[in-house]
Amino acid sequence: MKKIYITTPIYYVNDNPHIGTAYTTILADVLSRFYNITGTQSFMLTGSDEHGQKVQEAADKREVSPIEHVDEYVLRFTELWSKLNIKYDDFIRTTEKRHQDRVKDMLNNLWEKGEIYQDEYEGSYSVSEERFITAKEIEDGNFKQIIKLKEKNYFFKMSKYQEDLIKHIKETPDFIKPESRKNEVLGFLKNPLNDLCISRPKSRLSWGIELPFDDKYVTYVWFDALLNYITAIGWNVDSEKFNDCWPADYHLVGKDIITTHAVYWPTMLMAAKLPLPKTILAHGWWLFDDSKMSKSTGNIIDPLKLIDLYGEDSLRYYLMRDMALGQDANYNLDKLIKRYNSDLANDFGNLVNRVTVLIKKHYNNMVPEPGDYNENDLKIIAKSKKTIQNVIANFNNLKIHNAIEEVMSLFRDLNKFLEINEPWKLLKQDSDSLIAATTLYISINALYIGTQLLHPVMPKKTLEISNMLGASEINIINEEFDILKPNNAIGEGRSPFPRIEEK
Ligand code: ME8
Repeated sequence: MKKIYITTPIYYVNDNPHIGTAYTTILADVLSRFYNITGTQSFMLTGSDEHGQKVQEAADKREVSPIEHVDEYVLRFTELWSKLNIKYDDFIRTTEKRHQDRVKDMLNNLWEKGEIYQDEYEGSYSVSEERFITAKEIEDGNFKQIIKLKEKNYFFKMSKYQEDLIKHIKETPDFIKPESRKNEVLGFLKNPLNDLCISRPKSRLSWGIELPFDDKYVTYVWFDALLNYITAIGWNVDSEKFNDCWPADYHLVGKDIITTHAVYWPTMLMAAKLPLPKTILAHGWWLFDDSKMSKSTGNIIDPLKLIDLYGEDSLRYYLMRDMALGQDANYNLDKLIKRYNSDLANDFGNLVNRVTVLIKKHYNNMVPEPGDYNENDLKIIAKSKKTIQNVIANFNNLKIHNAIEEVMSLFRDLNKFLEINEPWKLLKQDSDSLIAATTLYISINALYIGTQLLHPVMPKKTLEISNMLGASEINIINEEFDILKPNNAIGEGRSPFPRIEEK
């Protein structure tokens, strides 16, 4: 059965991962988990981009061989993913044989079909970007270390697909998201597309996959890297696995790499006669003091420190809540702490405490039996059901920050509902108060719904809270309200989100 196939970029292992890299990976994990709790199987892929000049330079700097360097650095990524509770289905390294062999298959395939040719090319080459650049790109001034280079190389006939690509982008509204990025790509395609230089002579760079038809060259790192999306799922060797995943539903990328994904990659697939991915989603940047957080600027935030201080779910929550997909966002520790205290400690945590403490104290740890519902009760039940619909709709539209806000709004309403009914007061006067029992029955069930809906964002905390509410697992979401039945035993647990002191 076709699975929802979600990918992240494969990151260069030339340096440590940071908040930006963590963001895309968390986003992929959140989407993948969302599909799982709504009953759809997903396949999430991430990995590491281990060839090319950037990695070679990082290894040279440390005076180790490239393979020693990548073997060591890849662990920094997998360890972080494990600390962030990322549940990927596969992790691909471009130095693995399964990847290298398939890249060679693809090169042979395109070479035999006449999609690749050799030519001598003289032009401007950006050393930092590792590719030939156009006069227009020089004019735009975004590239560093530009040199003149005359070299015999192999070229992929990318220009041949320009018109087909433009047509596809215009006819397929979901192909590039958001709209602003789509317009940027269409703007780029207004200029004639060059063929893509896909080789590097070994005399200049040896760290790469050797061309199967010319051993004096290695493959251009982007041509190698983009293919990870199909080599990892068994292209050319395991057609069942491949067909279960391909075409990809979401290629998640940062806006920095939209051209490689929305121009190079689809034209490569067209030449190989493979279907194109359904959606390339380019998110914005995490900025620090208004400039892009990046390895080269050095203004990076280390996620490990934040995880140690505040826990992985608080970080996942902040990153998902504070970036509207597609726009840039400024990272700020004070904002992270404020967000945690107001949403998690105050609204969510307080609600969990109120409900569980009262049920423990007055109902011997069991969900109380409700009486008849009044108008307010019905209103909050309706809101809970509507929240499920709205959250699913927001996830489907990739508005994760809005999905989270929907759940928080339910929690705030539930806190108000408790404050109006004051079950703590009623129970002091009459331990059999039907209003108190009904209020708590409704509250625990609505709270459980909200907890489940936040599971993709905070997998560990929501499972802990579900256990506190007496559910042993996260169920597949449906619109049923009464999941925690009367006399269901609630579990143990402490305040899930203790307040963090603000400076
Ligand atoms: O480009 N804000 O790898 P890379 C948000 N190997 N996201 C950010 C970010 C920021 N400040 N900084 C990085 C490569 N990212 C290639 C990809 S794919 C076939 C090859 C995230 O290590 C974002 O997803 O430079 C961005 O596109 C990616 O990391 C770049 O990672």
